[in-house]
Amino acid sequence: MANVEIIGFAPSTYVRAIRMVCEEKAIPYDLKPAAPHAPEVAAIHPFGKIPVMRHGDFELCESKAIATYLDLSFPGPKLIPTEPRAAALTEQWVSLVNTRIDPTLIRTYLFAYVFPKTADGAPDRKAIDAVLPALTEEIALLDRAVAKAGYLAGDSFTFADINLMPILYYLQKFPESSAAIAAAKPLAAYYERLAARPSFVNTVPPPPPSRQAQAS
Ligand SMILES: N[C@@H](CCC(=O)N[C@@H](CS)C(=O)NCC(=O)O)C(=O)O
Repeated sequence: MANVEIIGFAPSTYVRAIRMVCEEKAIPYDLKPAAPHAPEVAAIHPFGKIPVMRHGDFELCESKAIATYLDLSFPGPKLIPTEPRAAALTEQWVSLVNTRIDPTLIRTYLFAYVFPKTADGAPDRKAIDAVLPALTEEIALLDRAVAKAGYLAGDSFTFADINLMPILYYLQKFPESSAAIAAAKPLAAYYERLAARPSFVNTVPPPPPSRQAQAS
């Protein structure tokens, strides 16, 4: 069968998570760069979100569904446990991160730096300051979670960790979030340890285009 196609662009945290699944399980895949709402994305995702996936004649959207399909279809390490409690904890942490932590830390905090809605394109200080209490609370929550056994869902590496790592990668790059992670010792150690995995190293996104390049 043809290689798995991951459709979406590399800077997306959700696209990276699916690429990490492929890397962890040594699944041959082709990354087909596409922006949200591009025709090839909108043909598969009803709301135009990335990533979407094609494998032969099978098309799928939503990162957790794609991860489940890949984990069940290919050999290699299990990334979504089958033991009921570990499976449920993995699901729980993917849900907590995708429904609350990603909206706070990526869509609100990070986007206020990289896609500010300010007139001059400067970071949106008001939005950043407003989200800092939630940022602090959520970093503390993640810190307590990984302090227990070194992973988000129990004592082994799962898709819950894969789903979080691309978010932490971006948070290391901005002042308030990197300071909060540095002060959260178990979370900082968790990030360092997991960031050394080849699946993470091999999927580092390219730096965003500079403002000058964007303008030209
Ligand atoms: N629930 C989706 C979320 C994916 C998502 O939000 N992707 C972002 C890029 S990181 C996107 O496509 N945003 C465009 C939009 O929401 O319109 C999943 O898990 O795949």
